[in-house]
Amino acid sequence: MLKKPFSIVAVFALLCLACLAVVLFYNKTNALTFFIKPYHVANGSNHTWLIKQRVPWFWEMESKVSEADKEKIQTLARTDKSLAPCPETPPNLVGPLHVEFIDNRTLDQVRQVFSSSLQNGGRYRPPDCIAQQKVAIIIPFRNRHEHLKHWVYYLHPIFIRQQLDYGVYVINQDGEGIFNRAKLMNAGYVEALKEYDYDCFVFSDIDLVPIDDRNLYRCFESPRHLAVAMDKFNFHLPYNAYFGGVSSLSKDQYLKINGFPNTYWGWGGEDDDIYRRITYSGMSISRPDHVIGKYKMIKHHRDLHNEPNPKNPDKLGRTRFTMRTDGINSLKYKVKEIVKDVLYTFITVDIEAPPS
Ligand code: UD2
Ligand code: MN
Repeated sequence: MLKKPFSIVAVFALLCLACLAVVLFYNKTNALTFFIKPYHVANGSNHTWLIKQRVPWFWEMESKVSEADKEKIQTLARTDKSLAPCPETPPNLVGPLHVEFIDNRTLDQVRQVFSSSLQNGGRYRPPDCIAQQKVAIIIPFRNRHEHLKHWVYYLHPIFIRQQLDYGVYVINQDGEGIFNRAKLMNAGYVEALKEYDYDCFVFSDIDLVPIDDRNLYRCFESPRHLAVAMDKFNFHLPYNAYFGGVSSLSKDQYLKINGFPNTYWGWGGEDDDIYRRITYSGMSISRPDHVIGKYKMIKHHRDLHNEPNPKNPDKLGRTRFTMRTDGINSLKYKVKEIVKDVLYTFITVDIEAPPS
Protein backbone atom coordinates (compact mmCIF):
# COMPACT_ATOMS: atom_id res chain seq x y z
CA MET A 1 0.00 0.00 0.00
CA LEU A 2 2.74 2.47 1.01
CA LYS A 3 5.01 1.56 -1.87
CA LYS A 4 3.40 3.75 -4.57
CA PRO A 5 3.27 7.07 -2.65
CA PHE A 6 6.86 6.48 -1.54
CA SER A 7 8.13 6.12 -5.12
CA ILE A 8 6.22 9.29 -6.13
CA VAL A 9 7.97 11.21 -3.36
CA ALA A 10 11.33 9.75 -4.36
CA VAL A 11 10.87 10.73 -8.03
CA PHE A 12 9.78 14.22 -6.98
CA ALA A 13 12.84 14.62 -4.74
CA LEU A 14 15.13 13.50 -7.56
CA LEU A 15 13.52 16.02 -9.91
CA CYS A 16 14.03 18.81 -7.36
CA LEU A 17 17.70 17.88 -7.00
CA ALA A 18 18.16 17.92 -10.76
CA CYS A 19 16.52 21.36 -11.03
CA LEU A 20 18.74 22.74 -8.28
CA ALA A 21 21.82 21.43 -10.06
CA VAL A 22 20.77 23.10 -13.32
CA VAL A 23 20.07 26.43 -11.60
CA LEU A 24 23.42 26.38 -9.79
CA PHE A 25 25.26 25.51 -12.97
CA TYR A 26 23.84 28.43 -14.93
CA ASN A 27 24.06 30.94 -12.15
CA LYS A 28 27.53 29.89 -11.12
CA THR A 29 28.79 32.47 -8.67
CA ASN A 30 26.22 35.12 -9.52
CA ALA A 31 24.43 34.96 -6.23
CA LEU A 32 27.34 33.59 -4.30
CA THR A 33 30.00 36.15 -5.23
CA PHE A 34 27.62 38.88 -4.18
CA PHE A 35 27.85 37.65 -0.62
CA ILE A 36 31.39 36.36 -0.63
CA LYS A 37 33.41 39.04 -2.46
CA PRO A 38 35.00 41.62 -0.18
CA TYR A 39 34.03 45.21 -0.75
CA HIS A 40 36.94 47.58 -1.38
CA VAL A 41 36.75 51.31 -1.82
CA ALA A 42 38.56 52.44 -4.94
CA ASN A 43 41.89 50.92 -4.13
CA GLY A 44 41.91 47.60 -5.87
CA SER A 45 43.27 46.74 -9.29
CA ASN A 46 41.12 47.34 -12.34
CA HIS A 47 40.02 43.76 -11.94
CA THR A 48 39.03 44.35 -8.35
CA TRP A 49 37.20 47.46 -9.43
CA LEU A 50 34.97 45.34 -11.58
CA ILE A 51 34.31 42.44 -9.27
CA LYS A 52 33.76 44.52 -6.21
CA GLN A 53 30.41 45.52 -7.64
CA ARG A 54 27.35 43.34 -7.52
CA VAL A 55 28.03 41.77 -10.88
CA PRO A 56 27.26 38.63 -12.82
CA TRP A 57 29.78 35.81 -12.82
CA PHE A 58 31.02 36.51 -16.34
CA TRP A 59 32.82 39.67 -15.23
CA GLU A 60 35.23 37.47 -13.39
CA MET A 61 36.54 36.39 -16.76
CA GLU A 62 37.41 40.03 -17.39
CA SER A 63 40.74 39.33 -19.09
CA LYS A 64 38.91 37.45 -21.84
CA VAL A 65 36.42 40.26 -22.50
CA SER A 66 37.17 43.00 -25.03
CA GLU A 67 37.05 46.68 -24.04
CA ALA A 68 33.90 47.23 -26.11
CA ASP A 69 32.14 44.28 -24.49
CA LYS A 70 33.19 45.48 -21.07
CA GLU A 71 31.55 48.82 -21.73
CA LYS A 72 28.34 47.08 -22.79
CA ILE A 73 28.38 44.83 -19.75
CA GLN A 74 28.92 47.77 -17.45
CA THR A 75 26.09 49.67 -19.06
CA LEU A 76 23.87 46.65 -18.51
CA ALA A 77 24.92 46.46 -14.89
CA ARG A 78 24.16 50.13 -14.44
CA THR A 79 20.59 49.50 -15.37
CA ASP A 80 20.45 46.85 -12.68
CA LYS A 81 17.56 48.13 -10.62
CA SER A 82 19.01 46.67 -7.45
CA LEU A 83 21.90 49.18 -7.46
CA ALA A 84 20.59 52.24 -5.63
CA PRO A 85 21.25 55.79 -6.81
CA CYS A 86 24.14 57.51 -5.03
CA PRO A 87 22.96 59.91 -2.33
CA GLU A 88 22.31 63.53 -3.30
CA THR A 89 25.13 64.60 -0.95
CA PRO A 90 28.18 62.34 -1.26
CA PRO A 91 28.93 60.90 2.19
CA ASN A 92 32.76 60.91 2.11
CA LEU A 93 33.51 64.57 1.49
CA VAL A 94 36.07 66.15 3.79
CA GLY A 95 35.56 69.90 3.22
CA PRO A 96 38.62 72.20 3.11
CA LEU A 97 41.72 70.69 1.51
CA HIS A 98 45.42 71.35 1.78
CA VAL A 99 46.75 72.02 -1.71
CA GLU A 100 50.41 72.59 -2.52
CA PHE A 101 52.00 72.61 -5.95
CA ILE A 102 55.30 70.95 -5.07
CA ASP A 103 58.02 70.92 -7.76
CA ASN A 104 59.13 67.33 -7.46
CA ARG A 105 55.75 65.76 -8.16
CA THR A 106 55.83 63.78 -11.42
CA LEU A 107 53.10 62.52 -13.70
CA ASP A 108 54.49 59.00 -13.34
CA GLN A 109 54.10 59.12 -9.56
CA VAL A 110 50.54 60.29 -9.97
CA ARG A 111 49.85 57.48 -12.47
CA GLN A 112 51.04 54.97 -9.92
CA VAL A 113 48.80 56.38 -7.24
CA PHE A 114 45.65 56.10 -9.37
CA SER A 115 46.32 53.29 -11.82
CA SER A 116 44.36 50.82 -9.72
CA SER A 117 41.35 53.08 -9.11
CA LEU A 118 40.78 54.44 -12.61
CA GLN A 119 39.89 52.91 -15.90
CA ASN A 120 41.97 53.79 -18.92
CA GLY A 121 41.26 57.27 -20.26
CA GLY A 122 40.74 58.79 -16.79
CA ARG A 123 37.35 57.13 -16.33
CA TYR A 124 35.66 56.14 -13.10
CA ARG A 125 32.24 55.33 -11.75
CA PRO A 126 31.20 54.58 -8.20
CA PRO A 127 31.25 50.85 -7.50
CA ASP A 128 28.36 50.71 -5.08
CA CYS A 129 25.70 53.05 -6.44
CA ILE A 130 24.48 54.66 -9.63
CA ALA A 131 25.97 58.14 -9.96
CA GLN A 132 23.61 61.08 -10.03
CA GLN A 133 25.09 62.31 -13.31
CA LYS A 134 27.51 61.26 -16.05
CA VAL A 135 30.09 64.02 -16.15
CA ALA A 136 32.68 64.81 -18.83
CA ILE A 137 35.48 67.04 -17.57
CA ILE A 138 36.86 69.08 -20.47
CA ILE A 139 40.23 70.87 -20.25
CA PRO A 140 41.49 73.24 -22.97
CA PHE A 141 45.22 72.64 -23.25
CA ARG A 142 48.57 73.31 -24.85
CA ASN A 143 52.05 73.00 -23.35
CA ARG A 144 50.93 72.93 -19.73
CA HIS A 145 52.19 69.52 -18.59
CA GLU A 146 53.64 71.14 -15.47
CA HIS A 147 50.09 72.02 -14.45
CA LEU A 148 48.46 68.82 -15.63
CA LYS A 149 50.31 66.68 -13.08
CA HIS A 150 49.05 68.80 -10.16
CA TRP A 151 45.53 68.95 -11.55
CA VAL A 152 45.17 65.18 -11.89
CA TYR A 153 46.82 64.62 -8.51
CA TYR A 154 44.24 66.75 -6.68
CA LEU A 155 41.14 66.37 -8.82
CA HIS A 156 40.83 62.60 -9.22
CA PRO A 157 40.42 61.89 -5.49
CA ILE A 158 37.90 64.73 -5.25
CA PHE A 159 35.84 63.30 -8.12
CA ILE A 160 35.95 59.83 -6.57
CA ARG A 161 34.74 61.19 -3.23
CA GLN A 162 32.03 63.09 -5.08
CA GLN A 163 30.85 59.75 -6.51
CA LEU A 164 30.92 60.98 -10.09
CA ASP A 165 30.56 58.74 -13.10
CA TYR A 166 33.17 60.72 -15.01
CA GLY A 167 35.84 60.96 -17.67
CA VAL A 168 38.66 63.49 -18.04
CA TYR A 169 39.32 64.89 -21.55
CA VAL A 170 42.38 67.03 -22.17
CA ILE A 171 41.84 68.82 -25.48
CA ASN A 172 45.24 69.69 -26.83
CA GLN A 173 45.55 72.37 -29.51
CA ASP A 174 47.77 71.17 -32.34
CA GLY A 175 50.46 73.45 -33.80
CA GLU A 176 51.70 76.90 -32.87
CA GLY A 177 48.78 78.99 -34.10
CA ILE A 178 46.84 81.36 -31.87
CA PHE A 179 45.21 79.61 -28.90
CA ASN A 180 41.41 79.34 -28.70
CA ARG A 181 40.08 78.18 -25.35
CA ALA A 182 36.36 78.18 -26.20
CA LYS A 183 36.74 76.34 -29.51
CA LEU A 184 38.78 73.64 -27.78
CA MET A 185 36.00 73.24 -25.22
CA ASN A 186 33.48 72.81 -28.04
CA ALA A 187 35.66 70.10 -29.57
CA GLY A 188 35.90 68.46 -26.15
CA TYR A 189 32.12 68.38 -25.84
CA VAL A 190 31.77 66.59 -29.20
CA GLU A 191 34.62 64.15 -28.57
CA ALA A 192 33.43 63.19 -25.08
CA LEU A 193 29.94 62.46 -26.39
CA LYS A 194 31.39 60.11 -29.00
CA GLU A 195 32.61 57.97 -26.13
CA TYR A 196 29.82 57.91 -23.61
CA ASP A 197 26.37 59.26 -22.99
CA TYR A 198 27.45 62.16 -20.78
CA ASP A 199 24.70 64.42 -19.49
CA CYS A 200 26.87 67.03 -17.79
CA PHE A 201 29.99 68.90 -18.91
CA VAL A 202 32.46 70.63 -16.63
CA PHE A 203 34.90 72.95 -18.38
CA SER A 204 38.03 73.67 -16.42
CA ASP A 205 41.29 75.56 -16.84
CA ILE A 206 44.25 73.27 -16.24
CA ASP A 207 45.71 75.54 -13.57
CA LEU A 208 42.74 75.66 -11.17
CA VAL A 209 42.44 73.37 -8.18
CA PRO A 210 39.50 73.67 -5.76
CA ILE A 211 40.41 73.76 -2.10
CA ASP A 212 37.12 72.39 -0.83
CA ASP A 213 35.66 69.11 -2.08
CA ARG A 214 32.08 70.20 -1.29
CA ASN A 215 32.24 72.19 -4.52
CA LEU A 216 30.47 69.57 -6.62
CA TYR A 217 31.65 69.03 -10.20
CA ARG A 218 28.21 68.34 -11.55
CA CYS A 219 25.36 70.17 -13.24
CA PHE A 220 22.56 72.14 -11.64
CA GLU A 221 19.21 73.67 -12.61
CA SER A 222 21.11 76.60 -14.09
CA PRO A 223 24.54 76.74 -15.73
CA ARG A 224 27.04 76.88 -12.91
CA HIS A 225 30.11 78.97 -12.28
CA LEU A 226 32.30 77.01 -9.87
CA ALA A 227 35.47 79.09 -9.53
CA VAL A 228 34.02 81.93 -7.50
CA ALA A 229 36.80 82.61 -5.01
CA MET A 230 40.30 82.34 -6.46
CA ASP A 231 43.46 83.21 -4.63
CA LYS A 232 44.56 85.27 -7.67
CA PHE A 233 41.53 87.54 -7.15
CA ASN A 234 42.01 87.60 -3.39
CA PHE A 235 39.16 85.05 -3.00
CA HIS A 236 36.61 87.40 -4.53
CA LEU A 237 34.79 87.55 -7.84
CA PRO A 238 36.56 90.07 -10.10
CA TYR A 239 33.12 91.23 -11.32
CA ASN A 240 29.60 89.92 -10.98
CA ALA A 241 29.19 88.59 -14.51
CA TYR A 242 32.52 86.73 -14.36
CA PHE A 243 32.24 83.20 -15.77
CA GLY A 244 35.91 82.19 -16.21
CA GLY A 245 37.95 79.37 -14.78
CA VAL A 246 35.60 76.45 -14.12
CA SER A 247 31.97 76.10 -15.16
CA SER A 248 29.41 73.36 -15.70
CA LEU A 249 26.52 73.04 -18.14
CA SER A 250 24.15 70.17 -18.71
CA LYS A 251 23.83 68.92 -22.27
CA ASP A 252 20.50 70.74 -22.58
CA GLN A 253 21.90 74.00 -21.22
CA TYR A 254 24.90 73.77 -23.53
CA LEU A 255 22.73 73.17 -26.59
CA LYS A 256 20.36 75.93 -25.60
CA ILE A 257 23.20 78.46 -25.94
CA ASN A 258 24.52 76.83 -29.15
CA GLY A 259 27.69 75.85 -27.27
CA PHE A 260 30.58 78.29 -27.04
CA PRO A 261 31.94 80.77 -29.58
CA ASN A 262 34.59 79.48 -32.01
CA THR A 263 35.89 82.89 -32.99
CA TYR A 264 37.67 84.17 -29.87
CA TRP A 265 41.31 83.73 -30.83
CA GLY A 266 43.87 84.63 -28.16
CA TRP A 267 43.33 85.61 -24.57
CA GLY A 268 40.13 87.07 -23.15
CA GLY A 269 36.48 87.68 -23.86
CA GLU A 270 35.26 84.14 -24.53
CA ASP A 271 34.12 83.66 -20.91
CA ASP A 272 32.08 86.89 -21.08
CA ASP A 273 30.56 85.77 -24.38
CA ILE A 274 29.48 82.50 -22.74
CA TYR A 275 27.93 84.42 -19.84
CA ARG A 276 25.97 86.54 -22.31
CA ARG A 277 24.79 83.50 -24.25
CA ILE A 278 23.37 82.15 -21.01
CA THR A 279 21.48 85.31 -20.09
CA TYR A 280 20.29 85.92 -23.68
CA SER A 281 18.87 82.38 -23.62
CA GLY A 282 16.75 83.26 -20.61
CA MET A 283 18.86 81.43 -18.04
CA SER A 284 20.73 82.67 -15.02
CA ILE A 285 23.82 81.20 -13.41
CA SER A 286 24.22 79.42 -10.11
CA ARG A 287 27.28 79.44 -7.87
CA PRO A 288 28.58 77.80 -4.72
CA ASP A 289 29.20 80.16 -1.80
CA HIS A 290 32.56 81.82 -1.23
CA VAL A 291 33.69 79.26 1.33
CA ILE A 292 33.01 76.18 -0.77
CA GLY A 293 33.98 77.86 -4.04
CA LYS A 294 37.62 78.56 -3.11
CA TYR A 295 40.39 77.81 -5.64
CA LYS A 296 44.14 77.97 -5.96
CA MET A 297 45.56 78.89 -9.35
CA ILE A 298 49.02 77.61 -10.23
CA LYS A 299 51.11 80.72 -10.88
CA HIS A 300 52.09 81.18 -14.50
CA HIS A 301 53.09 83.72 -17.13
CA ARG A 302 50.96 84.40 -20.19
CA ASP A 303 51.71 81.68 -22.74
CA LEU A 304 53.21 82.21 -26.16
CA HIS A 305 50.58 82.58 -28.90
CA ASN A 306 47.83 83.49 -26.45
CA GLU A 307 48.20 87.27 -26.35
CA PRO A 308 45.22 89.38 -25.32
CA ASN A 309 43.24 90.01 -28.48
CA PRO A 310 41.92 93.60 -28.71
CA LYS A 311 39.21 92.47 -31.14
CA ASN A 312 37.64 90.15 -28.58
CA PRO A 313 36.04 92.71 -26.24
CA ASP A 314 34.50 94.46 -29.25
CA LYS A 315 32.74 91.28 -30.32
CA LEU A 316 30.78 91.11 -27.06
CA GLY A 317 28.34 93.77 -28.21
CA ARG A 318 27.14 91.43 -30.95
CA THR A 319 26.91 88.17 -29.01
CA ARG A 320 23.12 88.32 -28.98
CA PHE A 321 23.18 87.87 -32.80
CA THR A 322 26.40 85.95 -33.41
CA MET A 323 25.54 83.23 -30.90
CA ARG A 324 22.97 81.79 -33.31
CA THR A 325 25.52 81.12 -36.05
CA ASP A 326 28.82 80.87 -34.16
CA GLY A 327 28.83 77.85 -31.87
CA ILE A 328 28.41 74.11 -31.80
CA ASN A 329 26.42 74.37 -35.06
CA SER A 330 29.38 75.86 -36.91
CA LEU A 331 32.22 73.96 -35.24
CA LYS A 332 34.95 72.61 -37.54
CA TYR A 333 38.06 70.78 -36.40
CA LYS A 334 40.03 67.64 -37.08
CA VAL A 335 41.17 65.04 -34.59
CA LYS A 336 44.88 64.38 -35.05
CA GLU A 337 45.44 61.88 -32.27
CA ILE A 338 43.74 60.30 -29.29
CA VAL A 339 45.92 58.92 -26.51
CA LYS A 340 44.44 57.06 -23.58
CA ASP A 341 46.42 57.59 -20.42
CA VAL A 342 45.18 56.08 -17.20
CA LEU A 343 44.71 59.62 -15.84
CA TYR A 344 43.00 61.22 -18.86
CA THR A 345 42.09 60.97 -22.51
CA PHE A 346 44.44 63.27 -24.42
CA ILE A 347 42.94 64.44 -27.70
CA THR A 348 45.01 66.54 -30.08
CA VAL A 349 42.90 68.62 -32.42
CA ASP A 350 43.56 70.88 -35.38
CA ILE A 351 41.20 73.82 -34.91
CA GLU A 352 42.33 75.75 -38.00
CA ALA A 353 44.11 78.37 -35.92
CA PRO A 354 45.40 81.48 -37.65
CA PRO A 355 49.20 81.75 -37.52
CA SER A 356 50.55 83.69 -34.56
C1 UD2 B 1 41.54 83.59 -17.34
C2 UD2 B 1 40.36 82.71 -16.95
C3 UD2 B 1 40.09 81.71 -18.07
C4 UD2 B 1 39.87 82.41 -19.38
C5 UD2 B 1 41.04 83.34 -19.67
C6 UD2 B 1 40.80 84.24 -20.86
C7 UD2 B 1 40.93 82.55 -14.60
C8 UD2 B 1 41.40 81.68 -13.53
N1 UD2 B 1 40.75 81.98 -15.77
O1 UD2 B 1 42.65 82.72 -17.37
O2 UD2 B 1 38.98 80.92 -17.76
O3 UD2 B 1 38.66 83.10 -19.38
O4 UD2 B 1 41.31 84.21 -18.58
O5 UD2 B 1 40.95 83.55 -22.06
O6 UD2 B 1 40.73 83.73 -14.42
N2 UD2 B 1 45.83 77.23 -21.94
C9 UD2 B 1 46.81 76.28 -22.26
N3 UD2 B 1 47.88 76.65 -22.98
C10 UD2 B 1 48.05 77.90 -23.43
C11 UD2 B 1 47.08 78.87 -23.12
C12 UD2 B 1 45.99 78.52 -22.35
O7 UD2 B 1 46.69 75.12 -21.85
O8 UD2 B 1 49.06 78.16 -24.11
C13 UD2 B 1 44.59 76.80 -21.25
C14 UD2 B 1 44.82 76.35 -19.83
O9 UD2 B 1 43.86 75.39 -19.49
C15 UD2 B 1 44.63 77.63 -19.09
C16 UD2 B 1 43.45 78.25 -19.81
O10 UD2 B 1 43.69 77.90 -21.16
O11 UD2 B 1 44.40 77.42 -17.71
C17 UD2 B 1 43.28 79.75 -19.65
O12 UD2 B 1 44.46 80.43 -20.05
P1 UD2 B 1 45.40 81.22 -18.98
O13 UD2 B 1 45.55 80.38 -17.77
O14 UD2 B 1 46.63 81.64 -19.65
O15 UD2 B 1 44.59 82.51 -18.70
P2 UD2 B 1 44.16 83.17 -17.29
O16 UD2 B 1 44.79 82.52 -16.14
O17 UD2 B 1 44.29 84.64 -17.40
MN1 MN C 1 45.44 80.62 -15.68
